[in-house]
Amino acid sequence: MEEVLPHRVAQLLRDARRVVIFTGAGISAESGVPTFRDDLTGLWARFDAQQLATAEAFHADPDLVWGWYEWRRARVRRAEPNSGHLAITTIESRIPDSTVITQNVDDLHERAGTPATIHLHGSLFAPRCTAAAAHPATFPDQPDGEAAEPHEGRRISPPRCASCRELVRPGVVWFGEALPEAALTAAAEAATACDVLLTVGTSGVVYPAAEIPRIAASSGATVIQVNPQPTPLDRIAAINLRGSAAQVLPTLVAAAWR
Ligand code: BV8
Repeated sequence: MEEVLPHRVAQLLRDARRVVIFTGAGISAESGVPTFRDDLTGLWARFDAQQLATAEAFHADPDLVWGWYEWRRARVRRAEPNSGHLAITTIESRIPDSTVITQNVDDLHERAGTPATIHLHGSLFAPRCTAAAAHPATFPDQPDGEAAEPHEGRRISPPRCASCRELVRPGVVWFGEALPEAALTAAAEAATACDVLLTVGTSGVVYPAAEIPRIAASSGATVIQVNPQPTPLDRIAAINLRGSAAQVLPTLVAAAWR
């Protein structure tokens, strides 16, 4: 790492005019938020995330799926942004034309200081009515707060929509569902226009999000991957930095702007 990082990558970042930072679950791993690869635990141990993150699973057992998302929301609320999230805000301060695009449904980028994060797969904090996305929905107050949340999770009945009494659902994009058009368009435009794209902590297998680094590469940008493991993005990345987000990103920023 040392021999590659200080010179070429730091120079690339210093000279960049437009940067995209594309993140996945790996950037939140060191904040204690499990990745999608990690086996599910507790009540959900017998499922895989891709099964549960579907409209079918929600309609088949709304209490199980709503309970899963409330368990994940409680975990994220207990988590703090890590030095990887924070290093990204430094890049943004140094390169004004920076765009942060995430597949994550947590709010750690925002809490680190990146309010304009583009969420391709929605958010744990934007519940909505299953019948009409336009109907506002809120989380019911938890009488005895999060502390009551059993570690292994529990079934929780989703609230009902105040306008039409239909079920409220998590404001995330489930497998088989379309991504929010505005977010996808903004992400594709930023990827087309950037000169450097940093892809951090993603396995790059979920589409159409995984197209974003490929759009950047085919538009002439230099793609730099930060991931402790090899991924299908190795092939399109000009530079693969094998390490964790919370280690590599601060080192990269320090090397670029001493
Ligand atoms: C759709 C929200 C159609 C919910 C999520 C083309 C080819 C093949 C399949 C498809 C295709 N096009 C569409 C599909 C189907 C499907 C898909 O891609 N399937 C895959 C699995 C093959 N796509 C869809 O269903 C999409 N919708 O196509 O709709 C349509 C179109 C128009 C109109 C109607 C319908 C919707 C996909 C979005 C699903 N929702 N999340 C929720 O969170 O509950 S996806 C979810 O999984 C995440 O958001 C994320 O995108 C993905 C997980 O990936 P990663 O974030 O990369 O995380 P992962 O755990 O996999 O990997 C972590 C990585 O981090 C690893 O590489 C690891 O090494 C690394 N790491 C670990 N620790 C660290 C680290 N890195 C750095 N530092 C560390 N410390």
